[in-house]
Amino acid sequence: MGTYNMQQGLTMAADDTKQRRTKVLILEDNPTHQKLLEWFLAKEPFEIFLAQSTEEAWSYLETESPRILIVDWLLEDESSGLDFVRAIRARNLPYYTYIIMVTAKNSKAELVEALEAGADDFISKPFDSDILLARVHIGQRIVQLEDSLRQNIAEMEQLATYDMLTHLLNRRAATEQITAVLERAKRERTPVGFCMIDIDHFKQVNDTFGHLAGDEALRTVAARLTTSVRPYDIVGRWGGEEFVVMLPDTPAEQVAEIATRLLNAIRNEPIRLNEQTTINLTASIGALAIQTPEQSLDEYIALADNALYEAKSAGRNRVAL
Ligand code: GH3
Ligand code: MG
Ligand code: MG
Ligand code: MG
Ligand code: MG
Repeated sequence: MGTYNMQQGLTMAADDTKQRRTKVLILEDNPTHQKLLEWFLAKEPFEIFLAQSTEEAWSYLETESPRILIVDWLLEDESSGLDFVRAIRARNLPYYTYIIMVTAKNSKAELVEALEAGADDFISKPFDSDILLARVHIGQRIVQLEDSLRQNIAEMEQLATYDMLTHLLNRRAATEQITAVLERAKRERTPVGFCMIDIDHFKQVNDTFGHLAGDEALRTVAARLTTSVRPYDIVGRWGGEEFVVMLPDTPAEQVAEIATRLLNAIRNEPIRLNEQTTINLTASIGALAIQTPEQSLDEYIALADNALYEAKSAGRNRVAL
């Protein structure tokens, strides 16, 4: 059995490895048993929380999100450890809590009862520190699995929401957010603005400078659109060299002003394609100032498309409102 190094415990706490230490909550009403459990676990750098009552344990569960819980079966009354486990499983905590029940009980019926209540593991007292640690390690593997699944989901959500090239909202995510803004504007009867933006003669950029240079131009345009609007406006890549901008709570005069600002953001500064080359781009914008939203998003998109077509037909490099 290793010796608990108080100094090491303290330096670990000051270190940023603290973030990665598994949080273990011990709920045990007997102070001697509690100390013993803590001492067994002190062989490894866990972050340990000690509770003697279920109230104390709940407060740690809510504030610290311990990932592993070691819980005694017999607390203040015959069944409270088990009830506590059932209550945890009934609640929607932000993380899965891996639960090891420790108890002097050792019958088959009791083992089954604990597992069916929601415990992941069951250890009979008296137990060996190596066995306890090995079982806590099972919990750590489950915790790591959960963390890596969460990470994968977060990455998939990122990929499903943002366009890889420009990092703007992709068409699906932009549609979702724009729909939400439109629905709220309908309920609250507030004006909104909507712009469909298409870069002029963009095919020539690719044909002349290559696709990579074209990609770089699209990234720059996207960044300029984003910095030209307010944080709560929605900017998305609709496809190819087309972008959409939704302006919540925006009266008509402001829609015209912002659309012109977007136009200028693209055309007023040359765009750097690579070390050697900069070009000047223009865009055409179909803008809608929607005083009292009533129609569907599809209908507004069709109207914005028509306005965009007008801007193109009238000679490009302009806003049609
Ligand atoms: P117009 O003024 O009528 O809009 O002319 P245009 O050339 O911009 O329009 P067109 O629709 O003919 O061409 C759009 C071009 O945008 C063609 C396509 O290769 C290019 N494009 C679309 N997506 C990307 C992309 O992700 N990267 C690059 N480099 N080019 C793209
Ligand atoms: Mg007890
Ligand atoms: Mg186009
Ligand atoms: Mg175009
Ligand atoms: Mg076109």
